[in-house]
Parts: sequence; structure tokens; C-alpha cells
Amino acid sequence: MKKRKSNINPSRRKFLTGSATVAGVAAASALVPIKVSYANHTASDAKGLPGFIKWKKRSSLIIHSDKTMETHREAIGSSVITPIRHIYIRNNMPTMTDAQIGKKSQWKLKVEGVKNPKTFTLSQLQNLGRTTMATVLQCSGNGRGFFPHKPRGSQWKTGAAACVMWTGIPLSTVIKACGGLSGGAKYVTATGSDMPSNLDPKKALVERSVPVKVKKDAMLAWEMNGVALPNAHGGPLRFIPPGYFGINNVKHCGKIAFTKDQSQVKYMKKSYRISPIGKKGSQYPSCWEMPVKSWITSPMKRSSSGNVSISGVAFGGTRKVSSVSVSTDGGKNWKKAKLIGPDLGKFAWRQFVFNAKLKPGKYNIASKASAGGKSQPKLRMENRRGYAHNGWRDHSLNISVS
Ligand SMILES: Nc1nc2c(c(=O)[nH]1)N[C@H]1C(S)=C(S)[C@@H](COP(=O)(O)O)O[C@H]1N2
Ligand SMILES: [Mo]
Repeated sequence: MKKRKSNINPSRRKFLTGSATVAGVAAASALVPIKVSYANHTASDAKGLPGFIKWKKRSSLIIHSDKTMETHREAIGSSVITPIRHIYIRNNMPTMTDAQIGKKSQWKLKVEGVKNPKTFTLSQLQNLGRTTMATVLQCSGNGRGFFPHKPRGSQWKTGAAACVMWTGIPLSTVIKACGGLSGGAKYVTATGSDMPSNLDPKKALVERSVPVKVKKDAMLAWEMNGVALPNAHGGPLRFIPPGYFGINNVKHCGKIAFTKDQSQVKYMKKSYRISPIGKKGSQYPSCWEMPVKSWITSPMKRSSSGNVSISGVAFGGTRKVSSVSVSTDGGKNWKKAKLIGPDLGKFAWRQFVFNAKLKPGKYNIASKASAGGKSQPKLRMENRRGYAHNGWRDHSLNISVS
């Protein structure tokens, strides 16, 4: 098989002519994740998108900067899994290029803190085990745009989140292949390979430690929503600790270590700490498990009177959503919504719908989810960097019914 230039080739014609034969491609696809073309892609669609994500759908994204793009509230869709061309991007370091990554099957993952430390290639991992799991990928700062003290960082509203179907290898299988843990580990520390070599690792290495208990459900993914993990989303290999905030889902993962201590890099020690406004430090809680959250995605602004289907998404982080309530009067009265669509497990989000009978007028519509015995609070938890917002009031919508 020819060396592939990129995971995602927006031009179908190039795809067909660039690979020997269609039959050859079909044979090869039995061994490697299928290469997908985006037939609907047009040049005007891509206008304004930076080169590394030209294949995304421009009209579904709000561009905050050249490294942060958010999904429009209504573009999350209503079929549980978020379309890959709509999914947000958040880069601390630039996305690795094909040239930097090299041959994807030869990508290396180092494993430490196990009885027999080993380095695996991606193709070795792909032959060792396999699992598929849906999780919510959400930036710690999703909802920052609602904080009145205007914290530094992207002013995300609801769109730094997606529900993704990952395929890869369970972390527990990797541990087993290395003879088990060497003992005493309190954390799983995952390291990205995306830091340019001229930078200081203490300041720029994307390395995150999460409690070692995630080994029960965590995985290393090489496929996302049925396609080989695009570079922009951390290809060819990404660490997925389900139910944990985005930053812990380390892209371009080159090392997994079972460690006694948390990483000492800035992104672990200083950033992503939930501290009171005006305070900072590593003594404050890290952005780890996501709290229960929901928001309405439809209707967004207007509706005609009569029967109105109010729908949205709800997730519980590491806990299953037990119920969602909807209010059409700014939170005075709540009624149970119906959970719809397939249940893809506790780490995925659920769609919900509530059929309201609304007369012409103005309404404030809100949703409030519960999971693991906890419900969303009314208000945000004020904090310096605007992390972990799950208050229902700020996420409510004002609609006019005519
Ligand atoms: N190696 C690496 N992993 C990373 C990042 C990064 O810059 N480098 N960004 C993190 C942050 S802050 C978030 S919110 C998610 C974003 O994932 P996405 O760009 O695939 O949506 O990846 C996380 N993992
Ligand atoms: Mo993030």
C-alpha cells in the first residue's frame, strides 16, 4: 500500500487516482481504517478555515482563533454522535503535520510504570485488542463565555463539546500486555508528542495526569466516528479517559506512564485548576471529571405557537443521566423531558425532547439534568478561568413564539 499523505482527503477524485486500484483499496481497507472522502466539501465551505482543518464545515463553526473553533449550538445535530466536520477544535500546541508524524502504522507509544516497560507501534496495538466506546469530549472552558468577569481564554458558549464514537484499544489490555502495573501508581500520565522541540517542556509539553482508577474504562483511540483519527483531533493515537474534561484526552499520544505523582508541567500544575477569582495555584482541584450538564439546541430563537418540541443534549460525565427536566418559564416550573434515541452508554450524551404547548409570547426555556444523584445547579460556580460551567440559567434560551 502506498504511503498515505493525509488521513482525510477532501477530494474524492484524488483519492481514487492516488491509490492504485479500487480493488486494491478495498483489500487494503480490510487491514486499515477506511479512508473517507468528503464529497460535499466545496471551496467556499472551507473559506476562512485554517489549512489543517480545511475539511471541516465552515458554516457549522465559530472561529475564535487559528487554534480554537466552536460548533454552533444548533450544529451539534440530533443523532447523538456529532458529525466529524462539525466538531470543535482546541489546540494548545499546533496540530502535528503528516511529515512530523511519519508513517502512521509506525507511530510509537511508550508505556512506563508497568512490570515490563515497552514501546508499541500503532500496528502492534491494532493487533493486540479492540474496543469501541462513545464519550463526550468537552473543553474545561466550555461555557466560559457566560462568566461576567470575562476570564482570559476562548469565550466558548456551548460548542466546545461533542459526542464521539472512538475505536481503539482498552488501556487495561495494554497494561496486561506489559505484565501489569509495577505498583504504587496513583495516576495515569499521558504525554502528547506535539510540542515543538525548541520549547521548554515545563511550559509547553501537553502532559496530563488523571487518577489511576480511569484504567478501568480508558482507551487509546485510532479511529473517530468511523474514520482514521484526523491529525487535527490527535491522530494517529489519542488517550481517552471517558468522562474527563477535554484536556485529559491527550492528542498525538506518545507515552502512557503509571506514576506516583502528577506531572510537573504547566498544563498540569498551573493551568486547568479551578480556583476562586483572583487566586491560583496547584492546591486547587484539577479539571478532571465533568459535572452533569445539559443544554437545549432547538428551538433556538423563534417558534410558531401550538405544539413545540424542545430538544437538547444531556450528559453526566462519568455517571449515567437519570433524568432531564425542562422549564418554559425561566425555572419556576419544571417538567420531565423524554430521553430519546439510542443509549450509547454512560459516557455518551443523551438526546432529550419535551413537547410543550405554547401560546404566542416570550419564553425563557431551560433544561436541568440529573446524574448519579446530582442535578445541575442554577448558577455557575464562579472561578478564575471560567471552567466547568454547568449552571442551567446561563444555558437557557429566550424564544419568541408567534
Ligand atoms: N497533545 C494535545 N492534546 C490535547 C490538546 C493539545 O493541544 N495537545 N488540547 C486539549 C484540549 S484543551 C481539548 S479541549 C481537547 C480538544 O480536542 P479536539 O481539538 O479534538 O476537539 O484536546 C486536548 N488534548
Ligand atoms: Mo480544553
